[in-house]
Amino acid sequence: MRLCVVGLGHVGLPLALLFAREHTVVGVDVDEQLVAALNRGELSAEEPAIRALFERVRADFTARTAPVPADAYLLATPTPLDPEANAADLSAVIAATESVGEVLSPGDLAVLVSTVPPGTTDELVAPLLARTADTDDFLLAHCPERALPGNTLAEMTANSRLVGGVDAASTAAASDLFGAVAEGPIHETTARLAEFVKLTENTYRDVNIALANELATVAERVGVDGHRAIDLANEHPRVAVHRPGPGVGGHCITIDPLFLAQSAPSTRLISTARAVNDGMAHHAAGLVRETLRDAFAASMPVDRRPTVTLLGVAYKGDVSDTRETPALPITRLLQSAGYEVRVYDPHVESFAVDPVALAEAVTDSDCLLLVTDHAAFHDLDPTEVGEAMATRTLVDTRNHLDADRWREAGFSVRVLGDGRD
Ligand code: SAJ
Repeated sequence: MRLCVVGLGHVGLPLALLFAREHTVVGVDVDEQLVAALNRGELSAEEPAIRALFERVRADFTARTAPVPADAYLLATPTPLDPEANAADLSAVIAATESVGEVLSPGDLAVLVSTVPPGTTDELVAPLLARTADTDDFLLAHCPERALPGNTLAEMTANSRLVGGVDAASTAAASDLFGAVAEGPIHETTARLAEFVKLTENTYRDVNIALANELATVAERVGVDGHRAIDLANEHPRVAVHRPGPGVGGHCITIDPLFLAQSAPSTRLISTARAVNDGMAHHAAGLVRETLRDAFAASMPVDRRPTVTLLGVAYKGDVSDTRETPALPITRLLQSAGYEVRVYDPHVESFAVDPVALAEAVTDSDCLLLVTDHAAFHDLDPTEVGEAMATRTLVDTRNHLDADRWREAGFSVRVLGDGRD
């Protein structure tokens, strides 16, 4: 079977490689440099498992800048948020659909993988495909991807899958197709329900994290350790509160809830959760301000611009992705409050403030602000880092470091969500 995967991003490329174990796959992307690099055998994916799979299936995978005739087409182009409309920007899905329509033959299967607002497959993709291909004789389904960045291939294979066709024959055909790569259960449903479920999952996570963030703010006010409180509450068999932090980043959880809300503008909880999570950047910057005010009041006045060193700018631990990272608004807030900002992130090469080596980042700095929970930060030596700094303060927005160890090294430590003195 020949398969054409349109959109070779964080989802499309690993999915194309998984299918290349079973079928001949043509990967399509508008990025000519990416296509040329893939055809030269170069792939810059961060996850070792994706690089290993690429080596394994190279003989059955080629990249192109436009679709070629195939038996089945997967559409995995990005769906960003249109900030003016506060709604999904479907232009790349439209372009992908039209490009597939131009080569589609009667009886072919098309599967929309991109995350979209409910109704998109039925109301936008189906008629557009029919118009471009000049036929109604095709199978069409939505099969959203739900793998966790950082563990993409394992989750793409093991997680349960939703396969929702525009009709029963489409559901059956898409279910057969994914059966070749899926080891988890396949749930057959409608396109509209599959769209809704995918958005529900990320909305659940965003709202739950917003609750954790509000609990953290209250815990700081009432003088308890919010992290311990959440651990203890989670001992209850029907409670599972997520973790507070500096805000929610990444390309999915920050956007997908708004694709649900756009369908019913009267809803309030979803947009409130977004606002709570976005507000955590202000909260983190406020903790830095308070910590430095206390530290400087206890010593001599400082007649220079205080320096804050961000530990981590990736949107979450152990990835290099900085899309929608809370580190960006935090950086801007600190800069506009007059601080010099430096960045240390062993995973990230470029950012609004370019990351530098650890020694350069901490020398004469006044505050460490941990934004990302990279595992490597556990290896930092508090004494060595403290000796290089001008003022020993640490604000940990993730409760990631061992606060006692840093206090023993002379640091004044604030942990977001911990209200104890
Ligand atoms: N975060 C918290 N507290 C938590 C958990 C996460 O503040 O308790 C923050 C993270 O630091 C990060 C953000 O939330 O900034 C999102 O991280 P994440 O690991 O929760 O999710 P993503 O965006 O990397 O991946 C999500 C996943 N969705 C769910 O777990 C429901 C993944 O399975 C989806 O495939 C992916 O979105 C997607 O593509 O939609």
